[in-house]
Amino acid sequence: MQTQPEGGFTAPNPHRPAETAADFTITQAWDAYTPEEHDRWRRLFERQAEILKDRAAPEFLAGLDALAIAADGIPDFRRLNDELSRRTGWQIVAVPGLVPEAIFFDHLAHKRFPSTCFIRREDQFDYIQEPDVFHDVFGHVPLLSNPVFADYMQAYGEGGLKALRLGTLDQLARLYWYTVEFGLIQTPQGLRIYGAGIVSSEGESRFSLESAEPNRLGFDVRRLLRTRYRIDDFQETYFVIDSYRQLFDATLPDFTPHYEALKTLPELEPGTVLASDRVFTRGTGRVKRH
Ligand code: HBI
Ligand code: FE
Repeated sequence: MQTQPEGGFTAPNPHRPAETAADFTITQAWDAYTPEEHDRWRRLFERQAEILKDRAAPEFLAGLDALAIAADGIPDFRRLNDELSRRTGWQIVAVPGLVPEAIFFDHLAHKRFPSTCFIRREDQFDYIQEPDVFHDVFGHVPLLSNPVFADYMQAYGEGGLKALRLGTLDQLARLYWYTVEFGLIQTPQGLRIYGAGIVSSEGESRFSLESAEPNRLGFDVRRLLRTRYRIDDFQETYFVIDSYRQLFDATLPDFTPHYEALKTLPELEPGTVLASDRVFTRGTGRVKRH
């Protein structure tokens, strides 16, 4: 029986079957995509490729190229996996939507990226709250071809399993949010985007780099673990890394000392700037709603 998820579709969707395996994986059913769905991918791709050519991190753009993620249509995961496994040993596994945290982290810890395979509806073209195949594949998969970033994702998955045991997931999830989803990186050409939540959004691709409203602050892992985030609007603060190596090095050690320290430190609101922050830009603080 087909349940009716928040997405609101009524017809059975072969890319969101009700039945899944214990690890929530499904098959992509690539042959079942309609011409309209491939065309929607193509239009999303072309719009973002144009915006991102001088805004995205060079490693992201290189990953799109290397994996031949293109305007042709929704990629076949079997083909992507051949390329990806040769480069970094990662695999994409298809899932129907958000999966439980323990499942999600276990996949990452084993170099499997859980990707949705349904594509947003036409009336969700500009914005969809839950991940779809455009967000997951266009947004997340290119950097999984980068060996250092790929190792960071694996280390994050292992950290996630540990945080579940320690009861510190609320804090660790902030690291994913402010790096994997909404991260900026410093390059010789200026700030560039690497976060999947930004690169898959037209509005936030411009806003994150060009708006005077948000703060752009240097990455500091303990600071970041304290910082709440908003899921309903563009970010009030973006954190800027110097390199993927910096991310990996910060994530490899055991976080127990961070979690201990956090017990006596107050949480920070998304827009807070501390005297100790490395400030790239201080925002005007008026964040517009999309
Ligand atoms: N499931 N498919 C999917 N994609 C995610 O990004 C995801 C998830 N389950 C849990 C989860 N993310 C979060 O717990 C992490 O972002 C921390
Ligand atoms: Fe995501």
